[in-house]
Amino acid sequence: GFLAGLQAVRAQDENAAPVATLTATVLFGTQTGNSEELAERLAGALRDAGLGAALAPLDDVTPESLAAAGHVLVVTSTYGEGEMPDNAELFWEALSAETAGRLEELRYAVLALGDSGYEGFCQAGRLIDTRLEQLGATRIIPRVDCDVEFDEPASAWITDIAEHLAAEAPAALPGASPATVVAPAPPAKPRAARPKWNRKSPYPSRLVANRVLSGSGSAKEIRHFELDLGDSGIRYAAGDALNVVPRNAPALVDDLLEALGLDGDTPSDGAPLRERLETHWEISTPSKDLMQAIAERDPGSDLAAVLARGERETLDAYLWGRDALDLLRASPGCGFTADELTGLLRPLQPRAYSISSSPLASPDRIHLTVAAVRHDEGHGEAPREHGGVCSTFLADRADDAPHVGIFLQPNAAFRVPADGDRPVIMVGPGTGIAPFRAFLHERAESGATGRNWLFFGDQHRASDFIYEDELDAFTKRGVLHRLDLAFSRDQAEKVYVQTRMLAQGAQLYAWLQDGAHFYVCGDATRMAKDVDAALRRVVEQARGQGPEDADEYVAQLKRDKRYVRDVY
Ligand code: 2AM
Repeated sequence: GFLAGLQAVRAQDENAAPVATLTATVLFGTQTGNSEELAERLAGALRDAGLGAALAPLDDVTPESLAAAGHVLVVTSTYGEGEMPDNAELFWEALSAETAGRLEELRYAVLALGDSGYEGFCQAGRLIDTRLEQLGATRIIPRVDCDVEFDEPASAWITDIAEHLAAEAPAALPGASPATVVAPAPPAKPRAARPKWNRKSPYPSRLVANRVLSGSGSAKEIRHFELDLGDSGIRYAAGDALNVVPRNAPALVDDLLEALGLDGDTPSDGAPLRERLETHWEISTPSKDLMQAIAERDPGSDLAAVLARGERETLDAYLWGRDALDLLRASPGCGFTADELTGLLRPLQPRAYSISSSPLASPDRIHLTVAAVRHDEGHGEAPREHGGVCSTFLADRADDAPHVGIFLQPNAAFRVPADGDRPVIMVGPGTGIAPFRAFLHERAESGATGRNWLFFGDQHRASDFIYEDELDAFTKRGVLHRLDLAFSRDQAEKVYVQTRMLAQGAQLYAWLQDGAHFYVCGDATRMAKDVDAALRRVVEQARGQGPEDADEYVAQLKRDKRYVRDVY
């Protein structure tokens, strides 16, 4: 496995001249690819410093193998509310076990990625950092916790750790001239080119299709969007996600200015405040800093009372259906100046959506399948529409925008099987169908002969069966072999995708035994957890060897990269 690979890297380094005097193992835990990209950059920086670097996902190593690794550098994101990313789960299970062995010889450092808007900020990195210390390993430099704007702190940490390791590496081998020792080792694999279009410089695309998929009477407004790739040179793969740079609604900006009595023409960072609020700052979801500042200036407010209780659930309940404007209107007279306001806001972030097209069927346009989030809320005043920043931007304003900034977010783990003969099982209710529409097009166009099974569902068949005609056509063409539908509110009893999985357990297990890959996309907090539990039940019932045996079977699916998820 990995350790053999690691040894191979070392052997290669030892035989090669010049010699890398220290080889660090760079491990990443990633959900969306950011940590992996940083890990690659880190490995590159180490090699540039004349050191060796071996790169792998956390799940490819066991804690025991770490003891032999000498120097380990971990780059990990956190997923959901403080959970390990999917490709770090097995590693964490083993590392956190009471039986985990001591790691006295190990030297390590951790770079953590997270989003301070969530509970459990950088929790995965914190846990690994603390646990390694508990097991006796020595921390080389302090952990750095990066927020969504991770580029600068991450780069600084990479420079820092590369300098520390370079200083630690034996100064010279006997008989070798210093010049030889510090010469860079040959990279183990070519470094991935930095994508041309990225967060700092998104491609100015145009929205060329925008239609509602859900029917009248639906509780949701699910839309199909197409973005033109023009001369961008963007090459995507089925399973990738696309980042879209949103703009805030001008009407919301005006309301905010009015609530604070601010003039939109006030200069702010070289542009009128109005424009900066539209394009640069997160003005819907209130930041922690903003809430704190409002509570300080208006200690008698409901918000101040809720914050004083210090309970996450109470705060969440209070914030439900309230945006920053509601909080400011409830505390008139906060009197923030333009500078004070922008100092309290977080930068507006691009939103990532799973791509619903395949480049084989649609090379020049990326399709997205997105629910436009909107609801009217009054809080004692006239109801005002509250909505998702980017989904309503795409639905309402992007058609007229001169351009829509986009950049790719590759998801190398979420791919159709390389072997087209493999069967595929896909679980994607609601907009979770997006990557599976891409997979079906991909498998159809590439002539893959493996069977395809889709579990789809939503509230009502009449209004929510999106892409029904396409799925019918796939069935008729012999591309879609099984379609199991779960419309939860068309009968008295709730029926969910996992209900259908359990009903088809024997078949599902037979597909897995035939080598099927199992994919899940959609809601992480409830659906993906329940689907995971259902998968374990199915395996347990089919094998009849108890829950531990089923857990091990599922763990092996994960190790084999045959159980992968794109959940949010
Ligand atoms: P419900 O809203 O009727 O409960 C897409 O949102 C679909 O996912 C809906 O049909 C919704 O059903 C369903 N859903 C809600 N909770 C779920 C869960 N825990 N597991 C799977 N599906 C769920």
